[in-house]
Amino acid sequence: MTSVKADRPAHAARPIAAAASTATPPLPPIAAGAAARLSVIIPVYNEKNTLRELLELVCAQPLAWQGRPVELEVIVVDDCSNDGGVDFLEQPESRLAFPDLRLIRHAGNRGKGAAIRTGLAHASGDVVLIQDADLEYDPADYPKLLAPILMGEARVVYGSRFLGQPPLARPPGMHPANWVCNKLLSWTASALFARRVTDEATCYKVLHRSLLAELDLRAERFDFCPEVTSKVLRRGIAIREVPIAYRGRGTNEGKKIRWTDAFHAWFTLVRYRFFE
Ligand SMILES: Nc1nc2c(ncn2[C@@H]2O[C@H](COP(=O)(O)OP(=O)(O)O)[C@@H](O)[C@H]2O)c(=O)[nH]1
Ligand SMILES: [Mg+2]
Repeated sequence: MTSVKADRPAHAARPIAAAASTATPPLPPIAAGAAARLSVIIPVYNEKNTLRELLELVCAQPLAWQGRPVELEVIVVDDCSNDGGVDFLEQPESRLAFPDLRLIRHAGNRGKGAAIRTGLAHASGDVVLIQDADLEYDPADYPKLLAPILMGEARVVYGSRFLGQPPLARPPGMHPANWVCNKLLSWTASALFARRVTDEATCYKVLHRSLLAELDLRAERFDFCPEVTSKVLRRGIAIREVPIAYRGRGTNEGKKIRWTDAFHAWFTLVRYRFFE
C-alpha cells in the first residue's frame, strides 16, 4: 500500500445551495461554522486515458459549505491495473499536482465493489461520494449532489442520468443495450421497494458516512450498486435523486461492464430485498 499526499492549492470556493424542501431532516445539517469533509472514492482498473484528467477535475472543484471550504479527501484505489496508468501518482510531482490524494493499491484484481470497500474503509469524511475513473460523469455536479446531505435533508443521494428526461430518452453515448439494462434495474428497484428510483446503476452515489457500518457491504464486482440500493431502501431510507450530466463511453474507450453484469445486478437487488 502506498500513500501520496500533498498540500492543496487554494481555489475560490463555490457555495453549495439546495432547493428548499419540506422533508423531515433525517440527520441534523453539518453545524454552522463547522467544516464539512468530503471523501471521494475512485475505483480504478486500467484507466490510463482518463485518470489524470479526471483527478484534475475532481481536485479543481471549489466547494464551500456555510462560508467555509469543504475539506476534500480523494482516495484512489488501484485494482492492480496492468496498463501503468496509475504509476504517475507515485511520482513526486503528483504530490503537488493532486491535493489531498491518497493512493491504495490492491495486490491483485478484485473488482470494482472490492475497490470501493477498500476506499470506504479508509474514508474519514462526513460524506462519501463514489466517482468512476472515466470521464462519463462530471465532477461539476458535486455541489448539487452534496447539498441534500449537508443540509440534513437526506442520508443518500444518487445522481440520475434519467431524471427530468422523457421516459424513453437515451443519454448521450449510452449504448442501447446499456439503456435497457439501466431501465430494467431501475424499474426493478422501484417495484421491489415501492419507491421511485430512476437511475439505480448510477456511479454517483453519495452517502452520509454514518450509514456505512449499518450497510455491511460485501460486493466484490459490479454488484456494489444493487447492494447499496437494496440495503438502503430495505431499511426505509429514502434515496434523493438529482439530475446530472452524462456522456457514456463504449468498450473501445475502455468500458468494462458487460450485459452479463446486469443479470448479476438484478439478482443482487432481489437477493437483498428478500433473503438477507
Ligand atoms: N477496482 C476496479 N474497478 C473497476 C474494475 N472494472 C471496472 N472498474 C472501474 O469501475 C468504473 C466503471 O467502469 P465502467 O466499465 O465504465 O462501468 P460503468 O461506468 O459502471 O458502466 C471505472 O472507474 C473502472 O475503472 C475492476 O475490476 N476493479
Ligand atoms: Mg464508467
